[in-house]
Parts: sequence; structure tokens; C-alpha cells
Amino acid sequence: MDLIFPQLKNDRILRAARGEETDKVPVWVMRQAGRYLPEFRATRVNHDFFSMCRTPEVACEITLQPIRRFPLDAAIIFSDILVVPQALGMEVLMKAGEGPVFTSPLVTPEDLNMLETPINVDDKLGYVFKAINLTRHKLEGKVPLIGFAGAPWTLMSYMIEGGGSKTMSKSKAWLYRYPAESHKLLQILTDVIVDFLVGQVKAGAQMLQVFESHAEYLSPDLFTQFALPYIKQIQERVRAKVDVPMCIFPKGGHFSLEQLSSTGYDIIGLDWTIKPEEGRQRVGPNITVQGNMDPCALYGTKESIEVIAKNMVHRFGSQRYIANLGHGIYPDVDPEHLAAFIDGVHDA
Ligand code: 1CP
Repeated sequence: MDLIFPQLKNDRILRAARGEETDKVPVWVMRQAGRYLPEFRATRVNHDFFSMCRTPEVACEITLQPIRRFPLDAAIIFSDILVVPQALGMEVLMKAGEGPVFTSPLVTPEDLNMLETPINVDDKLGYVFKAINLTRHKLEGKVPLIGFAGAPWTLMSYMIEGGGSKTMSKSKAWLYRYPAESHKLLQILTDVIVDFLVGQVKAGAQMLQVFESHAEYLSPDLFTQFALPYIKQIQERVRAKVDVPMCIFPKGGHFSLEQLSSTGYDIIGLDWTIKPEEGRQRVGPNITVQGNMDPCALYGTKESIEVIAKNMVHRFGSQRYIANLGHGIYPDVDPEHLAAFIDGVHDA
């Protein structure tokens, strides 16, 4: 891997993350490399989803697609949070119209013996590091590159549910019935995630986001016991080794904002169900907030999108702020409407 990279031309997002002044509010969008782009769909027809993730040239190309089209302030490497369960030996398929499906989900704690652990992340996930390294060169310093991982609880819930779920009742049953084994699994995941994130930075990632997308299913007590300690451990152990800004996105986890603000992350991502003022106040003055326009606002007219985006920036304030949607962009959104969102943020 070539570790001498082109000079960075736009560092707005890194400045916002560090609490430094920014000329304009930086903006990126979760799932910005995705189905709503015709060029993504064209690439996708010829490839299986996880083969795309495993082929550095393809992952790099898809990562760059939204950067060529829009004046975004960051790229995020094309991959998926479920590459970590795969690295532990689980088979995950991406089914059209259905999403991810595990062929043999974990059912009882004995199934933990099926996991390959400990693993060497360079062997199992080196393809992500290669994709990051290649992309960092191909970006030519245009914008920073974000690396990411799913948080332990979110990954655990997929590994037990076997796919999407409305209730997470199988995985939450583990937390109540098998707390010790749940902690064991969460620790196995944490150890891999730490090495995986450190490896991404060593390969060239300039910022990291941890997705706790299933925070919303946990009660505050379960969150405190089974999510928070691992989220904190990840920050501490990653930053003992590498120094880049880190963001935690606890979807639906408003109840956790105060607790999360003392876990050492630079940025906390908010979903759209919290008022900007309240989110800002609850994370406190020393943390950058990211978010949180309702992804469905992109179904409005371009004019209405710009108004909503500007209003959002005014409410969050232009400093210590990274604009984003409150969750990933939906596949049936018109790319021109995303352009209106980005313009609205930059012109606010
Ligand atoms: O552009 C980017 O954001 C980078 C690529 C990226 C990221 C950050 C993808 C590509 N996935 C993710 C993270 C991810 N994957 C999360 C965390 C963010 C979130 O909360 O959405 C989650 C929960 C997943 C799991 C996943 N992968 C789902 C959700 C299923 C469910 O339970 O609702 C789905 C549908 C996928 C597939 C996927 N991942 C990424 C893309 C572009 C797609 C669409 C796949 C396709 O083309 O068929």
C-alpha cells in the first residue's frame, strides 16, 4: 500500500470535527454511494453486492460516484457493516428487495462456538484496507475519506435475527436470558471492530463513524449495560493507536446522548426525530453534532428542500456542525434533490 497521499484540498469536515472554525457547513450523506444513483445501479447489475465490497477497484469506483456528481465535503468508503460478521465466519447474502440475510444465524449461546475467533483482520478484511488505500489516491485530495464499522450491539442483533427485524425480540431475548454470553459476543465483536477501524486509518481513512443503528430498540438500561461500554471501549482503544476524528451515530437513541457525550467521540450523529436545539444542548458545547434532516424531506420540491436545509443549519448553528440526513438516503430519491440539499446547506 502506498501511504503517500495527494494533499487534502477541502478539510472542512475535519475542522468541524475538531471544533475549529469553518467557512461553510460541511455536508455528507449516509448511503451517498447507493441505489438512488443510476451509475450505482448500472454497476450493481453486473455484480453481487458483497463481491463489490471485496473488489477494491469496484468499491473505489462506487465511493467516487457521488463525489463526481455533487460538491460533498467527504467520501465514505463503499462497504457494509456486515463484513465483520462475515469475517467471523458467518455467511451473509444480500438479497434483492429483502436486504441482508444470514444463512445460519446464532440461535443459542452454543452457536458462539461456530464463530472463528480470534481472527487476523488483515487476512479477513484486508480487501477493505486495499479499497480505502486505492480510494484515498483516486480522490486526489478532493475531500477526506471516512471509514466505518457497525457498533457491537447492532452487529450482534443482525447475527441473531439473521436479517432485518421489526422488534429485535430474538437478539433482545439474549440480553435478558444470556447476559454473560451476550457480553462475550459483544467483546468478540469489539476486539475485531477495534482492529478493523485501526486498519482502516492505517490504510488512509481520515475520519471514522461507528453505526449503532439499532440503538432505538434498547431501553436506556439495556443500552447502558450492553451498548455504551463497548462504544466507549472502541473509542479508547482505537485512539490509543491512531489519531483521527470519530463519530458515533446512535439511531433512535436520544436517551443516550448525555452518556455518549462522555465516551470521547468528537462527533455525535442525530436522527431526524430530535429538535436541533435539543440535540445540541444535550451533547453539550464540546462535541460536534451531525445530522439530521428527515430523509423523506428529499421527496419535497427542490425549493422546499433548500428552505428546510437552510433552516436546519440556522437552528444547529454554523460551527461545530456537520450537515447530514438523519439516516441513509432512500433508493427512490431523485439525485437532483440531493443536490438541492447540499446547495441549501452550503448557501445557508
Ligand atoms: O455510501 C455509504 O454510506 C457507504 C456504504 C454503506 C454503509 C455506510 C453501505 C452500503 N451500508 C452501510 C452501513 C450499513 N449497512 C448500516 C448502517 C447504516 C444504517 O443504519 O443504514 C446498516 C444497518 C447496514 C445493513 C444493510 N446493508 C441494510 C439494512 C437492512 C435492514 O435491516 O434494514 C441494507 C439494505 C444493506 C445493503 C446496502 N448497503 C450499502 C448499500 C448501497 C446497500 C444497498 C444494497 C443493494 O444495492 O442491494
